[in-house]
Parts: sequence; C-alpha cells; structure tokens
Amino acid sequence: MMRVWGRTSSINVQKVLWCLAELGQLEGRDFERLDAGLQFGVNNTPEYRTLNPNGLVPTLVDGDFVLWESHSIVRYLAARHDLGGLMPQDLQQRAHSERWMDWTQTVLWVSLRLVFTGLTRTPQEKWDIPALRRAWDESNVALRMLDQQLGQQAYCAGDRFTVGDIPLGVTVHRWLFLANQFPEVLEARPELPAVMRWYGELSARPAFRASVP
Ligand SMILES: N[C@@H](CCC(=O)N[C@@H](CS)C(=O)NCC(=O)O)C(=O)O
Repeated sequence: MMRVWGRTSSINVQKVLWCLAELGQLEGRDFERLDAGLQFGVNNTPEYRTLNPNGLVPTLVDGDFVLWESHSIVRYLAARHDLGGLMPQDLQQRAHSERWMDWTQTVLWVSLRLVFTGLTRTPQEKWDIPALRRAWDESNVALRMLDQQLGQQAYCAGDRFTVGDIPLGVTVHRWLFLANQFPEVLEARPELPAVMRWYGELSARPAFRASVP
C-alpha cells in the first residue's frame, strides 16, 4: 500500500490527496496517510529526514520508491495510474498542462505564499501591511493573466481537466480564502470571471470536495 506523509491542512499535501482521489485511489484501501508537519511534528525527526531531507510534507512512499516535491508526486501518480487521461499522453498537450504546474510554483505561489504566511503564520502585531499589499497585488496581476487564458478554454490545458489544474486549483482556493478571511488588510479581489467559472467547476468535483477542506 502506498503511504502519504503530511497533514491535510497543507496546500502541498492537498494537491497529492486531490490527485489520488481523481485517480480513484482510496485512503485505507490503496494508500495510508500519516499526519506530519506543524502541530504533528514528525517531519524533523531523523527517520523522516531519511525519506525527505527537506523535512517538509508531502512525501510519497510507494514500495521502495520514495518521492518528495508535491508536483513531482502529482506527475508520478497521474502518469502511473492515468496516462492518457489526467496525464496527457500527447507530449505537447502534456507540456501545456505541466507548464501551469511550474507557473503555479514559480510565479503565482511566490507572491501568494508571502500573503499566506504573512497573515496566518505571523502574529498580527508583526504584520507588514505594505509588503502584504504589494504581494497581494502581484498575485492579482498573475491571476488576471490566468483569467485571460481561461477565457479562451475550459481548463488550463484545453477542453478537459488534466494534472495542471490541480496545483492551480488549490492555489486559487487559497487566494479566495485569503480574500474572504482578511478583507480589512487586502484590497477587494479583482473580478476574474473566467477563473471563477473554472474554479466553480473544479470545486464541485467530488475528488476536490473530499480532499481540499
Ligand atoms: N516544494 C515543496 C514544498 C513543501 C512545503 O513547503 N511543505 C510545507 C507545508 S505546505 C511544510 O512541510 N511545512 C512545514 C510543516 O508543515 O511543518 C512541495 O511542493 O512539496
């Protein structure tokens, strides 16, 4: 049975759990999940660090095979269990989809993470409001570009749901959480009709609902 290490509140663990659910992999039958990170600890023990030397979650253990980095795990699982479906077999379609995983990690999440950690992992008296607002504006610039793209096609890589939609979907979910939770700090979120149409479809998927609190 596969093992997934990581607490369910982690955005990166959620990507893996959502992917597994899309693939019809059931917790308890096909994989077991073990809490690690934040209040659960574990991730800094020497035993865990032999699996994941970063001391971060998630980590996947599939037999003798150990893998960390959430996007690599999502790619591995999708290719292993649904090549031609969730992971497109056509190389160009696949590249289109995977591009959005890289973009999520290297563009959108870079600024949004500053907002997330700056507000939720920092005591209120230490909030750096100008820096938070700058990072929020940068996130919104990136999301406006995404909105234009999703205005032309149903999903990030075309007319069907693929791997690239997973990291992007949980990241937009977090953006909405921040906008709703901290309206007194962050400017109102911009109208992004195509992003909201796409997010509405994603968040109605049973696999999303089961995996992303
Ligand atoms: N690039 C890594 C980042 C992993 C990461 O930053 N994980 C966070 C949770 S989202 C973590 O382990 N934080 C420490 C903790 O939870 O104690 C990935 O995508 O897997």
